[in-house]
Amino acid sequence: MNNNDAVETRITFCRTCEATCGLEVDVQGNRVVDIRPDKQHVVSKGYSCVKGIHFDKVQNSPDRITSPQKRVGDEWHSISWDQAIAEIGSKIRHLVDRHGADSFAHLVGSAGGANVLAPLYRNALYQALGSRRMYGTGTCDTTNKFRVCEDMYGSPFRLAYPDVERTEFLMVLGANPAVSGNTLYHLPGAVRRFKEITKRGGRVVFINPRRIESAQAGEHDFIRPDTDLYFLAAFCWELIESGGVDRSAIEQTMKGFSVLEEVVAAWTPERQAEVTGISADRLRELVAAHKNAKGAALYMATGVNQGRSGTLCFWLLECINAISGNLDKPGGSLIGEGLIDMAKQVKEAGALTAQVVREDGLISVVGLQPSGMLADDMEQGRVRGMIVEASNPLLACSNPNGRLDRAFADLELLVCIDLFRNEVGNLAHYILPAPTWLERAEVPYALQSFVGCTPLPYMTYSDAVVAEPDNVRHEWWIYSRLAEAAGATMFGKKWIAALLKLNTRLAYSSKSWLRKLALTPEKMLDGMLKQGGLPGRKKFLAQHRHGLLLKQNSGNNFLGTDRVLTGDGKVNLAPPDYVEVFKARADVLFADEREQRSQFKLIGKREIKRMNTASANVPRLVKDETNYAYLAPEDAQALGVRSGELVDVASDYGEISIPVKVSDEMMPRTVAIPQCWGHKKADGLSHARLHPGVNSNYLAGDGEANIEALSGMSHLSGIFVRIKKSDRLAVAS
Ligand SMILES: Nc1nc2c(c(=O)[nH]1)N[C@H]1C(S)=C(S)[C@@H](COP(=O)(O)OP(=O)(O)OC[C@H]3O[C@@H](n4cnc5c(=O)[nH]c(N)nc54)[C@H](O)[C@@H]3O)O[C@H]1N2
Ligand SMILES: Nc1nc2c(c(=O)[nH]1)N[C@H]1C(S)=C(S)[C@@H](COP(=O)(O)OP(=O)(O)OC[C@H]3O[C@@H](n4cnc5c(=O)[nH]c(N)nc54)[C@H](O)[C@@H]3O)O[C@H]1N2
Ligand code: SF4
Ligand SMILES: [Mo]
Repeated sequence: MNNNDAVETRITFCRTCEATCGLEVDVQGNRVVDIRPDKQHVVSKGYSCVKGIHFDKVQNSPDRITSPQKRVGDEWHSISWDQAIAEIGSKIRHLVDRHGADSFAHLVGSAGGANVLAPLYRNALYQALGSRRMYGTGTCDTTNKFRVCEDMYGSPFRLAYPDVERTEFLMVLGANPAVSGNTLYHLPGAVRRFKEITKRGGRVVFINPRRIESAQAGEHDFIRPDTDLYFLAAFCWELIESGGVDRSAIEQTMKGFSVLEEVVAAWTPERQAEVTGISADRLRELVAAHKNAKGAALYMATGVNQGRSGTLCFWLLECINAISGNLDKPGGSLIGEGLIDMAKQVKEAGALTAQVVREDGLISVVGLQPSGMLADDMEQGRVRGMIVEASNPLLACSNPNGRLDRAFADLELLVCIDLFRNEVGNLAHYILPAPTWLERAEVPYALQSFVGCTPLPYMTYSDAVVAEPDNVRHEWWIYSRLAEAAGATMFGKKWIAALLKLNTRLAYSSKSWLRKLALTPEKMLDGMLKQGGLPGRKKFLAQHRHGLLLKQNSGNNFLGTDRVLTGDGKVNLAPPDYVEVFKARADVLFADEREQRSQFKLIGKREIKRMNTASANVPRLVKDETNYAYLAPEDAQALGVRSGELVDVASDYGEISIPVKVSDEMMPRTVAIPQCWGHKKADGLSHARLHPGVNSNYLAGDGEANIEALSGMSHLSGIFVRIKKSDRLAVAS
């Protein structure tokens, strides 16, 4: 950057979380100098959070890796791309030939979800190698939902969302949109939108073990963690009992109702009250309000997904939406239409169906094996090499007392594709530097753009705001080159592989006229926009740089149409596997809950300034010296601890010591610990390592016993723990 360079403002959108808020970015030379919310963005309208407007600190961080790195002993060396690709490619080939394709695995993290084009190339590489060993932190957040949508609606990508624009009753379980920006539901500035519901006389109810930030927009009820199954079963029972079902919709467009009725039969409001903490009267009152509302919707997210019954919970929740006549109805729960019909296309290709490809019979959902099996798979030699893209599993995944750290350290080949050398990167043999989203041309998340789970459908497109550093390469390029070096034919055709090879050379040619010939992301996205019936890239940018509102979804476009992809066109209210698991487990877990009523349960807590593990290195965002264990005042008193004092928290899997914050937001016998802290081995993150905090996932169990069998989800919320005042002294960091 030259200080005399003019500052130019470019319009883009944030890809840190799924809210994808519009942003204005000031650029001087090729350097980002300021980021502000885009007031003219057609949906976010000037809303953004601190993570978005401070992303320039990530972008310009002196810790960013800007050339391929190779570890020799404890030392890191910059190497050329040619060397990195050749060495990694031959090691992959060696592993695959010696131990079989599945010994070479992949793990993708949440930032990989924003990258619209990388999955095409990532999947093509692994398919070409013949490896099905792909994991993702999707099994920490949402594979239960994908599984249910596949079984009830015929595709994992038929995702229903609440119609906030029209609803009169919205109930939100296990989500905190004010902080998280939502997941699988695009709703920037969620609190403002919820407040509009109450302003027009509707109700918004949050069911949560913590009185969350979002609750300012409505009512809040405490629920004992991981008991939502009983609350939802009783809600369903009461709805049926009180005549709240739409019999004609059920008869014409759904199947399995009588089985569902039988499943929830024993679950009365009184019975659920024994474990949930929500009284029978309150549940009845909520059902009555739901019934009387012109449009009503239930929504749930990670807090429930990460429990022991995430799939069963989402199944019952979707059944409530459906049988009450609210599915596909204005003000209810809608199934969106994306720019292209991704659900149909994926279905026709026979891809991403839930299936068992593992020796142990555990399921893969949307192509992801359970991340809770990572340590087992590595320790038992099923996995010997891995690429980790945009993830930090040592902090993010179940890591009982650091088991995962040891397993990753023993891999024969570990390659990380990242912006930084994070904790898992520290253990890698190679780190390949990737561009940030400011350096990528993109449309918003595939699920938002192509599945349409958003109440205000719109499209936007951004060119790369700045060019990536000279020695940084896009994921599509890395996967294409690795395939070539490992002798794997991407997309199964030699001529396509030859074109891809040519394309990787053209894209980074020193001659500008050759670069112009490359099939770049810009050109691919241009094609996608046109395929969706929109103007191509150049015209789109000229006319709609703040986004383009698309046709509103007002329902009545799903049930009874060919968009239901179940084969017979009916919504399946009783997938047999779910019924079986419910019958086998609901009573057992209920008895367990009753027995352990006085035990503490651990939940997570997202913080507005931190995106998972990834914002910890931004000094402007992280000034707190540590994370805390949040406890209700009466619990703190009983334990004899005050804010700032240390407690020891132990589960059946691990133990940590952490300072307390007493908070009347907490439900008694519940402890909330912000996850994704514990940066103590972050040599490559100069700020995060000064404020490491404590890794709460040392308390989470892994392996088959801690995986939800229907979806492969890890059990990360509602973990039974024991707490005592610590003998250790709090060390100021
Ligand atoms: N106890 C508990 N544990 C949890 C959760 C919880 O609620 N409770 N939540 C879980 C959930 S939902 C998730 S998704 C995981 C999150 O954990 P992960 O999915 O592992 O993701 P992050 O920590 O967001 O990101 C990890 C890395 O991505 C890199 N990165 C960022 N942007 C890019 C990019 O554009 N390209 C590349 N190549 N790299 C990039 C960052 O530098 C960072 O090193 O944690 C899970 N863990
Ligand atoms: N600021 C910020 N934003 C983020 C992230 C981040 O780390 N920081 N992460 C991003 C990612 S990867 C994801 S997947 C999304 C997740 O988005 P959300 O699903 O909205 O995630 P959380 O904010 O953790 O909300 C989960 C809520 O569930 C509650 N909870 C815990 N256990 C239970 C339970 O058993 N029952 C009920 N009813 N509630 C329970 C918790 O108190 C918490 O309020 O957020 C994304 N956005
Ligand atoms: S809410 Fe999400 S998308 Fe919006 S600015 Fe914050 S991190 Fe970015
Ligand atoms: Mo996530």
